[in-house]
Amino acid sequence: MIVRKVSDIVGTAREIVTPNWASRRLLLKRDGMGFSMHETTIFAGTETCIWYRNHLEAVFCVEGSGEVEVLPAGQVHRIEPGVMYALDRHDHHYLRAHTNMRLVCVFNPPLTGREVHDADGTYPIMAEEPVAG
Ligand code: 9YT
Repeated sequence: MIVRKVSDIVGTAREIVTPNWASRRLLLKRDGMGFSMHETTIFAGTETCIWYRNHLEAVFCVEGSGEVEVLPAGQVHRIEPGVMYALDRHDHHYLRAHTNMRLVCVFNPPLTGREVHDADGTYPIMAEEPVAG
C-alpha cells in the first residue's frame, strides 16, 4: 500500500510551483497505478491556457472557485467545491481562479513528473493583477 500526505510532499521533487499554480504529485507513473493523482492549487486571479493533447484528465474541486472555458466554442463552466470536470476530448481550455482553488486531478496515462510545461500542454498566462484570496 502506498500512503502519502500532501504536507510531506511540499518542498520535495514531487512538488512543482509555477507562477499560476502549484502541484503536489501524490501518484506518478512510477507508482504503477496506471494513473497519476495530483493536488493542485490554482492561484487566485490567474488565467492559464491548458491543452493536454496526450493525456485525459479529470479534475475535482475541493476548495475555492473559478471557471473553465472550453475552446474554441467558449462555453464557460463555474468551478466550486463538489464540481468535477473531465477533459474527455483533450479539450483545449482556459482555467481561471477567482480565489485560490484547490483541485484533485487524475491523469491517464499517468504523468511521469518530468513533463515540462509546453510538452505538458500547459501555457501560463500571467494575470495583470492577481487578486487576494
Ligand atoms: C489543473 C491541472 O491541470 N493540474 C494538473 C497537475 C499539474 N499540471 C502537474 O502536476 O503537472
